[in-house]
Amino acid sequence: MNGRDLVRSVKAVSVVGPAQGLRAVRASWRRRRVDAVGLRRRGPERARVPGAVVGVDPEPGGGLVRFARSRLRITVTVGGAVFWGWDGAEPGPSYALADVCPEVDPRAVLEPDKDGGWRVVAERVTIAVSRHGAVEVCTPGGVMLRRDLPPRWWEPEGGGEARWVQRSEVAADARFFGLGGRAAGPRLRDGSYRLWNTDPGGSFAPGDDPLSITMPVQMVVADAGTHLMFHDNSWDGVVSLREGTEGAGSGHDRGGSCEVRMEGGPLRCWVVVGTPARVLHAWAQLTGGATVPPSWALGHQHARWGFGSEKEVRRVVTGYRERSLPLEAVHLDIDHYAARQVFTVDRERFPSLPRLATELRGEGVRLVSVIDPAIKAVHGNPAYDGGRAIDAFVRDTTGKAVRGVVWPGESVFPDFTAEHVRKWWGGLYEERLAQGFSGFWLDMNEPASFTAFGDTTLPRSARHALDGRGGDHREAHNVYGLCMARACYEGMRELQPRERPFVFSRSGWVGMQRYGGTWSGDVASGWPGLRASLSLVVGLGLCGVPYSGPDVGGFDGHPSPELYLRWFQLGAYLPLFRTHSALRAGRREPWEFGDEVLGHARGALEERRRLVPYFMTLAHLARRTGAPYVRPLWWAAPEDRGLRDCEDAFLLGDCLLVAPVLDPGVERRTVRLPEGRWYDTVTGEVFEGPGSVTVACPLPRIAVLARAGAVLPVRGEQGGVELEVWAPAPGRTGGGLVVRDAGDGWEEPAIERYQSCWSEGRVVVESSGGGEPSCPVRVRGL
Ligand code: NBV
Repeated sequence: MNGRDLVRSVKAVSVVGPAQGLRAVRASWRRRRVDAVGLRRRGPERARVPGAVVGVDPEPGGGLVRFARSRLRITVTVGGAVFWGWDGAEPGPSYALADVCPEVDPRAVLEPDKDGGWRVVAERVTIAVSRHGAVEVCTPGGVMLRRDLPPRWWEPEGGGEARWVQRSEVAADARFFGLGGRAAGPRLRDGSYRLWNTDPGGSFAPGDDPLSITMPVQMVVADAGTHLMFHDNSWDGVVSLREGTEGAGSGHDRGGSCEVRMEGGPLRCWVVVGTPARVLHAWAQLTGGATVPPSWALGHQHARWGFGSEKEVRRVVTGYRERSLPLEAVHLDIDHYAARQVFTVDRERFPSLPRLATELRGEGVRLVSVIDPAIKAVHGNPAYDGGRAIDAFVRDTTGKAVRGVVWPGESVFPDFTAEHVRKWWGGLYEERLAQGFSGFWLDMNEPASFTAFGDTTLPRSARHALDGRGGDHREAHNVYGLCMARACYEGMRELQPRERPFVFSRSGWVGMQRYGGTWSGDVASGWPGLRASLSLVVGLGLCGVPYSGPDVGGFDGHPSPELYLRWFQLGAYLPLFRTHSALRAGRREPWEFGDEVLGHARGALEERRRLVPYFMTLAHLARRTGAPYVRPLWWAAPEDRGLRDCEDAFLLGDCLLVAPVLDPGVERRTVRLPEGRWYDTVTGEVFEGPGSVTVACPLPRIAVLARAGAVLPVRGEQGGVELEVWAPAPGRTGGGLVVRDAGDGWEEPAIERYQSCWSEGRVVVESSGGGEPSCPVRVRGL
């Protein structure tokens, strides 16, 4: 047991209690034994590199380059994404891709390059392969964005999975983002980032890594261009990043570097080059559009681990109502389960959930249920008996169901990588719907299993179906949460075909946006936790998962009123706006922090409600274009190095720039502005970008700036949609998109386009087809 394990086991015992703690110790030994039997020892290994080119086979969209000891297939697809795979790796099967056979772009051809190398020239990118297997990604103008050195494999002599490493070089000015949800971002500084979804246990702060969603997806932004690199491999691995340094014109630049080291699985990747917007568009085409939440899930939601009774739920909802605070949903945690068993209800403390749900629904409040994957291994538990009957649970190499310890005690784990298991699990939601729940919050699906030492998850040798291919947990681990989210999403689509499922999942992997969103997990209540919350949302958005948000106030502990308020104010501008806290943590209701905080929290809540039509528009645009709601400031100007380094502000769609307060005692702060004119949305003060400006952020509000010319939909006082228009700078024009949504359902709304301009001393707004907008218009910034 190492130091980290020891800290974790002490933490685990303090969180789960002594009885569970003891079980966890036993489970750790059991886990170790299972792997001792089930995992082959690696033994001596042989290293291999591709060697020299021996020939090529052109194919539509690229071709095959044959080396002495490997072969490389390069294929350009119509969306602009380029695939390459070594050693015979193909795009499919893949858990990441929406469609494993994206259409090939026949215009791209393999042709000889200098020095005996080969290249594939596509519309937006050129891929050059050297004689020894280095792969360069260049812009159409020939500027290199990335150079992958020839990869290296280590193959066990007795056969088995080859480990591999891929080193790459990038420009000295390049910055790395992404890799899933990272607390210490969004700019990923020098360090090693593990690719293994992990429940941090207790709570986490910026120093904790990895967390519940890791992804081998790098977004790399440099002067010469932006590219996204995805290594389609779900195995355990480590990405080591080193930013370059510039010699201030002395010619002594040191380029940046990246090393991806994987414990097994294919060496295959996808690269997309272009502006950030184009890159994410192609990424969404490749990995699937994000679900559009029902409109209620874009409003404020309140959760707590430990409401403990229907009475308490009513008390909280009444508290919101009596103070006229907007509330759209209440989330019930594991304390509403009977003995913490999923798909059950504690009838003593929640005697009539359906009645409660109907009552709350009458007040416009939905109920959301937490769902844990672990099932108590006891006969008589319907989920256990039902799962056994269809052979649903993960087994070890001897054929025994793998047992772990989670909230209900000794538990087994559905194998969501099997289609029949997903189908069965999806059907279990019938019980949840009968209880009156409208949405689902998937927890503990890294999957987490309490251990006193070693990994807090299933044995690495545990067997999984992997949708017919068969494999072990080393490959299935990172896609477990993704497949669980899929089971829930597909189940809901069957059970309630007319409604858009609302699913958000703690763990997941590339492509999880096809099934829902996520949240930050157990972020620690402190100023560093507040900063980490923003990092996670921005980083995940750049990996294609646009809907997420933190536990406002932090998961554990008691935030100070100031911290709570600043968190609340940030949360109001993030896609998932949810207050939540742990069992023994302090309350998170806005009125628990004094009248002053309540007044300012009300302001944030009302502003969020006013912005729901804008959030809805952003949700639709995210699905269609891949652009996340929350974007880093460099989104529209990636060549601006100052913006690339700015981590404490973000763009909310095209129209707003949000500069939250992330430190105590701050009432004014600097913001690095992208080009153009910006208005303080409260005072109307005008700022000109690019450059740094000082903005006011007194306790009642954080700074939110609107782009001159912006047209955005907001909720008018009577509840209908209004257009808010910010006066364009003199002589300039502006505009915006609006997607009006029925609130739920599958009808495809049209995208309305509006333009704003000055005409005869007035700001005029027209819809793109010409003519006046069909809803009220309010011009601001005059
Ligand atoms: O279900 C209890 C909690 C939940 O409140 C939280 O949001 C999850 O991230 N859950 C983790 C399990 C316990 C964590 C200590």
